[in-house]
Amino acid sequence: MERRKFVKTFGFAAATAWIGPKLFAGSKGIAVTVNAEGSVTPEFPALPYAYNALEPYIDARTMEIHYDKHHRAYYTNFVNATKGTPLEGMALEEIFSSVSKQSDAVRNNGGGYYNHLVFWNNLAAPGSSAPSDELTAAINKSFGSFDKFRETFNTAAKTRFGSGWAWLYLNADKSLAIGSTPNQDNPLMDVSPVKGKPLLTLDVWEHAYYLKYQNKRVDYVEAFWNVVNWKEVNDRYQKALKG
Ligand code: MN3
Repeated sequence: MERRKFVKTFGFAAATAWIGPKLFAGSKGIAVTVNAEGSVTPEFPALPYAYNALEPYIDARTMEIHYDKHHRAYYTNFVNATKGTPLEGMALEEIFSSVSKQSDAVRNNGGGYYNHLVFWNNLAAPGSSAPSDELTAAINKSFGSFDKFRETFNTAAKTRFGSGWAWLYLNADKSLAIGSTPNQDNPLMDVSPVKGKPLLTLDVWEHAYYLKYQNKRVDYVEAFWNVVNWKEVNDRYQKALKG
């Protein structure tokens, strides 16, 4: 059964159970760690929650269009742009590291495919997780305080002109940093103004918030903090430290 119909028929709890064990086998970041960063065949995984799981902060209709139309288009266009080329089967991280040599189609759709995978996994039901002690300590060390960290991230998200993404990422020296990228670029790309391993991201394209927030990106950015999946950020942080 198609997932959307399933959700409509059986509701959120049943849908969660259905996509739970199988999809999450190994890691919640399965799509990113196995498929996007390391595997040979890009996949378009199911959302790790129902469309309405992030309400009231991100509405179900926005999630449905964002995932099923926008993200799916980036995925499809990326597969088509790489099919039959030396990039087919190459890990995204490797493609991104020399993306300046690739076509705009590869850069934009590869970025759009990857960035949304990170974003979906960065989100979770309101109040369902908290930063680990270790991540909190690292945040305090790099930004002075948790409030200052949030303020810096919010500024990056609010001041990104036009479409793009805000990022918390790990520098090569293992310190934390915040920045933003235009369009579908990300910190793994050689063309990016900020470079490192992505830990947390926020999509600030208008398609991510316009239905609910219209032009008020500031309100959307503030609401985002209610649905951050800190467990996923913690996991990405631990993995990035080792990598
Ligand atoms: Mn988007």
